[in-house]
Amino acid sequence: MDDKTFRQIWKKLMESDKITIIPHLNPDGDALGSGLGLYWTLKKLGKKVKIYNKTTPLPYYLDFLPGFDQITNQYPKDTQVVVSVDCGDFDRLGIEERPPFLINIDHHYTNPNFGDLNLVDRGGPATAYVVYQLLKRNRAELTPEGATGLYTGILTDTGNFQYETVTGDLFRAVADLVDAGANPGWIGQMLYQRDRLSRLRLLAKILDNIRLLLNGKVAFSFATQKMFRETGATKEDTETISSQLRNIGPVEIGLFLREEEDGSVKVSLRSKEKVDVGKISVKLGGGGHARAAGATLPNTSIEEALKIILPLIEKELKATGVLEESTKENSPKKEIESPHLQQITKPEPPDISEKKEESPLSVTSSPNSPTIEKV
Ligand SMILES: [Mn+2]
Repeated sequence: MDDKTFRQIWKKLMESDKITIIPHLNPDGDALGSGLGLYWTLKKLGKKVKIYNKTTPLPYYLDFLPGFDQITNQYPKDTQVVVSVDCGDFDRLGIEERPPFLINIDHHYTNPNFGDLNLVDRGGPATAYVVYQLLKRNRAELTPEGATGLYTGILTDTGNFQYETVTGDLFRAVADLVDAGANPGWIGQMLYQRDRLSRLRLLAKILDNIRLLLNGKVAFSFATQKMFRETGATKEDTETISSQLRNIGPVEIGLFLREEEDGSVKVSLRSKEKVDVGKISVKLGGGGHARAAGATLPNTSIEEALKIILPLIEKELKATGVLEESTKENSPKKEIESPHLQQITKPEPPDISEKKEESPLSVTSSPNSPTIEKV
């Protein structure tokens, strides 16, 4: 990312009027946060700027972002310049035709530079950080609304400042965003303290089905359409699951598979330290980063998807020395054929009556504990 590109992009934006910002389909915190970060500054500069995303509904957990309600699902036909933010490739924009001019701002290392101007911080912490630098280097003003979006993008894409992509420079940028009006306490509350019971009920089912594969280096779980129906949860409720799987002590890779309404399977991969899951997801037709990546496999089942993915994971685990070459005992084939997989597709309903007996409340039958009876 050289100075020239930062200047060229700004010049183009300042010369243009009808600008449309496009965060990627099924947007996350960085996609919407970086898009809105740019949106507010351009708006303040008097530009006719729109922010477009085809996805409906947009993820509810991001509805606190200032400008969330301005995001339209109607692509403005008179657009002169499109700025794509956080899109690893052109397909992620959700538009059929190439716009008259396309500016590509991103941080996916797999980004093929599909724009007319490309500002890609390959392997960098977040697109929001690239947008921040674009604004700063061109002395554009940060607004409290925009700073809130950029802060959210950086926070969520660094796993709350936990990844190796976090540097001193990034923290200095974050400090600047806080000074500009981003409120970390409030943003944290909005993102993490508005959980829904339906999500927790789905989470309980998913966690109940965790299996450790490949010598315990992979934690796997899944969600079926049935599980969504039973709990009333939505697909974005599974956003953090693959990270939670990865977070298990000895696990290197978290693998989460989600059955979609259209019969495809969404693959979500997270790694801890050694394995580049972006490489695996590219082989699956997806994209992403070294520590977080995903793909969608059309017309398949969770079992079938697992058969395709596990050998790819095994190969990477061996290539990085996480798994020894000679490990045969836990080969993916053996795991797939295991009868446990039958269980996972038909989870048995929890036996409530049995649990009641085990519960401390069963003491109610004892005459010595009358207080518990009132509980
Ligand atoms: Mn991102």
